[in-house]
Amino acid sequence: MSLFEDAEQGRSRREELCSGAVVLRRFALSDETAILAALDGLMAEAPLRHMVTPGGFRMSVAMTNCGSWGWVTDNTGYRYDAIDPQSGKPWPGMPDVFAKLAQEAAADAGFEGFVPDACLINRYAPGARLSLHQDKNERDFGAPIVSVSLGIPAVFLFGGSRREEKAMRVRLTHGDVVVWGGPARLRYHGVLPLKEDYHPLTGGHRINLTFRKAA
Ligand code: MD3
Ligand code: FE
Repeated sequence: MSLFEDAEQGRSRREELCSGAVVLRRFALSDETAILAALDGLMAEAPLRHMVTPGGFRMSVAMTNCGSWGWVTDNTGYRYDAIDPQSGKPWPGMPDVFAKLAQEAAADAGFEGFVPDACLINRYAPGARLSLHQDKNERDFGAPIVSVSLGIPAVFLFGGSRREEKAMRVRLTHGDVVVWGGPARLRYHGVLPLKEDYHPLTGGHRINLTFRKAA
């Protein structure tokens, strides 16, 4: 029997980072093909774009959304919007495979009945990063956020409730799902600049989906 039996069998494995934050290693692997096919369709409707922060900086991460609400930033600030400002149309609907995966992961981590109404899609090319921030544009911090990592690996920074607190580093790889709720929900977090790598399904990119209850 191997020490890496779970990995070899493609089974999920749970790691608790702290109270409220659970990594479900490889949880999304069995849905990888369906997820990537759905992404192709919705990115044709709502293309990835580099948004601008209220401070005037172009984000290195390319983003789009699906679901009833989409997270956007521009020179006026951050917000959830039902309309894609680039197309003037509602965001693409949330694919069933997305909603089901997010709900099952949340339930696995102890958050029964999570129904996301927003999914932010982040695409990282080598060098792209996300500086330390809190997610606080959502109305109800009682709902968790579920994140799904696909493609090449990233080093995720998981800080405290104050920006100055030392951040823990967590490597997230293809298929990993993380549920952030309860006391972890408002902690600072970010992503270190992505290193060049290759994944057969995403090429030189990392894609991260974050499922939220925005309204
Ligand atoms: C911890 N995305 O889109 S996902 C974001 O990998 C974002 O693209 C990162 O941070 C990414 O806002 C990290 C993990 C994550 C998402 C939300 C959190 C961790 C979180 C909310 C609270 C605490
Ligand atoms: Fe975030």
